[in-house]
Amino acid sequence: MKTVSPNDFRKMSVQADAQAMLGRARDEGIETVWDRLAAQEPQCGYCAMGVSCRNCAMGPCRVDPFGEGPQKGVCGADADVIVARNLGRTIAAGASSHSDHGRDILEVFYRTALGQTTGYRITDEEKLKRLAGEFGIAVDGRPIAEIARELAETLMEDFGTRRERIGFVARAPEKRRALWERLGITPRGIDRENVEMLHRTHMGVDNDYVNILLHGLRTGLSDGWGGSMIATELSDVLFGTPSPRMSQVNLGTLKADHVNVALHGHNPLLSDVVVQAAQDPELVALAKEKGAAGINLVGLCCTGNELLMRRGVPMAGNHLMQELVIMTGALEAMVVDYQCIMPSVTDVARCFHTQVISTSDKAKFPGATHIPFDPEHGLEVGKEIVRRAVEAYANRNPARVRIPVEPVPMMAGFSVEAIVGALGGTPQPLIDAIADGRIRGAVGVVGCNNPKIPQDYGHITLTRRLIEHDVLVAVTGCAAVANGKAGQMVPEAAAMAGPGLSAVCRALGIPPVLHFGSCVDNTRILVLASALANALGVDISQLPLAGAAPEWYSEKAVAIGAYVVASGIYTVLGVQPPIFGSKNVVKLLADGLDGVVGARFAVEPDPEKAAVLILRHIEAKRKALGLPYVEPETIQVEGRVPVTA
Ligand code: SF4
Ligand code: MSK
Repeated sequence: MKTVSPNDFRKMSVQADAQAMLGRARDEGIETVWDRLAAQEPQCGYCAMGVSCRNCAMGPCRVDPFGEGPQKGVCGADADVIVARNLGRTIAAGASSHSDHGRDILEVFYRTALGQTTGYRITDEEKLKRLAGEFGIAVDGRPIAEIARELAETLMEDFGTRRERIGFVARAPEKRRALWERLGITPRGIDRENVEMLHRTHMGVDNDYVNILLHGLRTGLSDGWGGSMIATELSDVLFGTPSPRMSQVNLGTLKADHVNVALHGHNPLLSDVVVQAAQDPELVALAKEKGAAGINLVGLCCTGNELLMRRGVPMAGNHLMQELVIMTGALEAMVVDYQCIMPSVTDVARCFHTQVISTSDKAKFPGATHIPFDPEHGLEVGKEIVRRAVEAYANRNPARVRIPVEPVPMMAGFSVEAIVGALGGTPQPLIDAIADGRIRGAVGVVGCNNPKIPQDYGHITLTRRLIEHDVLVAVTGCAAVANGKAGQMVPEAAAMAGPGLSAVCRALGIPPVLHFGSCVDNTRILVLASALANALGVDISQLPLAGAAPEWYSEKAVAIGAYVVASGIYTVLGVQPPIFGSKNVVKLLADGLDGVVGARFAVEPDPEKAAVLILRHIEAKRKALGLPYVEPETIQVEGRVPVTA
């Protein structure tokens, strides 16, 4: 076996729990994502630069980015077209994933309105009425179920092909909507834009890279202001709009004397009923009969975020922890829905007593037990899953249990409604703090882990530098979990922030890093940005805002990047996207887009340098708005506390 030293573990993750489990993987010869990345190296340079194509059977083709080999594929496509087509398809895959998640929520919402589900109800009636009002649906004197049914039918139309624009586009500031109209990128139907992208990128359709990329923005917008936004809003209506609550994070959330169940994936539909089922007195009694003290649920990835922000369910970890959590030997079941679930989890589970239980007919895993989700019998399915986990407790080997750390507290649950509520019912205090410079601006730090970057290093470092410089940070997805583990998401973390942000946080009793939720909940950032822009009578692109995805890996992250930039927010990526085989595409995305949508992408793998880019951008926006500013070019970042990797 290859010798791996503890120093290597520090290059894999900055977190103590991950490092401990990597030690166990080494000692016991269990393969992880890091091993498989090493086995793939060197990865294909053509693919990394985006200049390989297998869109038809005349290929596969590749274009030599250094000008020595072929410059065109068999059909005549050059590097610009091939890179743009590949990027367009990536955006479509990501947007489709989020939007299909949104559709699943919508269908259960509809069936709940019809009284055809068990374990679901309309939890936030006020939000339902507000949403109905946005779509012109009458609410006065009508039964809740009838309002919900009509809203569901209206939103279903947003997935189709007959609309001029999807409904939530109306939330964007007027200037932004007018710009999208001028550019011809107003999203019409969610399915439509994705299907059209697949059509355009078929051989011999759209052969203009600019035209393809513009449709890429439109496809992204159909996700951000469509599928994802529907997922977020209807999840709030069904399961409750999040409000701030304390919980815990890291592998220390597992309990050695409990039946431990990890809920992994993205969609809260099934996991929410599992939470109900785990409280069932009969199942709790069964767990005690088996010798456990109780049933302990923990989250992983974005299903975990959904449960954390609404139910306070502790979070075991983010993307790169999914194999390592099984290696604690303390996990009876990993319940998975879909997205970001490595096929390898069943291999690792075979080394322990852990049962992997798949629940979506769209996402089956050889080696897992499949218990299909069925909203009509939601609670029964949830109980069956918990029962299996409890039964598995008897198979645990106590000698192999190793929970390496104590849990860290974190605060979650900052919906836009909760933030505005905390501010006294209006965003004005936040606007005032930004205007007078106590808060310089706000940044969304979002996205995944990627084994090409020491786990969580990018998220923690960038976030830390931003708050140190009085920038409020909103986090979602795996970035949120990373910051939670680092202790940056408790009210006491105000001490880590600069003086202005720190004072605001202390006054409100909130952390300087706010948990906005799961990946689909990036839409909450769009809603808040729109509210700020509307209050100031400006466009989103004029605000001192930015986005960052320091450790992204997923196609969904590319779709998010597309809609965030198309919405006018400058975005810095920490992992290089496969576009560098086309100078023209790079120039357009990293520069030209500014003149088109008022925002652009940057790529900066070093989070310290990414912080400088973002702080300069924020000060430039402040200057343009006539707010007190620091001359952008003078900004250097002196980190107060080193973040090791
Ligand atoms: Fe090659 Fe063109 Fe076919 Fe792509 S579409 S595989 S570049 S012939
Ligand atoms: S789970 S998409 S690894 S954030 Fe949303 Fe994490 Fe990225 Fe999946």
